[in-house]
Amino acid sequence: RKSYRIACIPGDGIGKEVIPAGQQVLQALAASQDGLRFEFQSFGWGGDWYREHGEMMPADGLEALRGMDAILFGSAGDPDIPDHVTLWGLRLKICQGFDQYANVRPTRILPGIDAPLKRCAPADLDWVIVRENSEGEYAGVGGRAHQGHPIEVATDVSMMTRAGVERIMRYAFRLAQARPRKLLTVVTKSNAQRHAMVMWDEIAVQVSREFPDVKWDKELVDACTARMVNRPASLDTLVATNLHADILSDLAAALAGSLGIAPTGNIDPERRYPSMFEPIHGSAFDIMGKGLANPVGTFWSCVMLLEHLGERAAAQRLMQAIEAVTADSRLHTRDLGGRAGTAEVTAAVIHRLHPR
Ligand code: NAD
Ligand code: K
Ligand code: MN
Repeated sequence: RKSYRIACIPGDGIGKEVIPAGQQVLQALAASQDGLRFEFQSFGWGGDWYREHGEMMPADGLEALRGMDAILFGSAGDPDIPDHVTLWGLRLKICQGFDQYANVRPTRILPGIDAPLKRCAPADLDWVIVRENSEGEYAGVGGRAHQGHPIEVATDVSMMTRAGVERIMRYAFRLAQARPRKLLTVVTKSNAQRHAMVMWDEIAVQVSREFPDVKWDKELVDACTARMVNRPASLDTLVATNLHADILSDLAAALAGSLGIAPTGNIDPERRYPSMFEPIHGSAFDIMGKGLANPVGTFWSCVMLLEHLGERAAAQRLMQAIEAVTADSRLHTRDLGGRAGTAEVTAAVIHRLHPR
């Protein structure tokens, strides 16, 4: 009887509200299914840890996570600490430390959700954005010189490697191939970024030859935003750089109803290290500590976590419970125009998993 070891890192802001909710839901799932067990270990890293220790997580933090089957993450971001300190000190440290190079971001309009596009039926918007998660604009290459002086220079170099682009491109083609429409859009900006993005385009052509059954096209990132709004059904799987996909996926989440719903997995496809699952949203300073956060993004991330562990039946059961809850507008949180709180939505999902 297998017991999965899950690390929980709530982090900051509403992460502290949605991650315990996710843990309760996974616990309820295990209680209602023979042979499924979780051992949770929580880590109190983030802004509070920083105030006490001067760093977002301990130096040997990755060692503590290494033996885990998966990581459930909330958010890094504290109103009193610069965002680049919190992001680089926790989330990026784990993503890059464990080479979780594929960031997978599914978006669908769930039942009962009033999405903002008037001419878009729910079936028209069913996307997976694959975000390069290890280099590009977030490679950490750059610096500042002559700080504060008129001659100051500051750079963030978008660094891409052939190996890094090949592996994410291959991952995206494989994912597109596994989906019914076998359709991939390679997002680019090679008109302006004439070195790294031109290599990106060349590698797309090269990798596409390994996947003759995948239909694919290329779209400039700016045009892609308009296409997401105007022709959502023309898209299925997308692959984009670290920054481009970061931006496109917040747009995708909003088009599907709310940032509070969207899930993601930071995946090491080679399974050398634990992968990390999190809602795509951040700390949400405006609503933190009030019990108003939508936990659906975290629950859907738990579905991705279960799929990654190979627990397909449990994943399906949880997704059905989530959809039954979103279908009921009385169980919508404020971001969806409703009045329910985090606790109510969580209880409703648990009730559907384990009616007692
Ligand atoms: P955000 O996602 O925290 O919030 C944007 C807006 O969406 C806010 O109005 C917020 O109330 C709303 N929102 C987000 N999630 C919600 C939910 N579950 N339920 C209801 N409403 C929700 O983005 P931001 O304001 O740009 O960033 C705040 C902080 O979070 C910053 O420090 C930022 O760096 C950090 N951040 C961290 C991550 C991460 O750890 N992966 C991701 C994004 C932002
Ligand atoms: K997050
Ligand atoms: Mn983001």
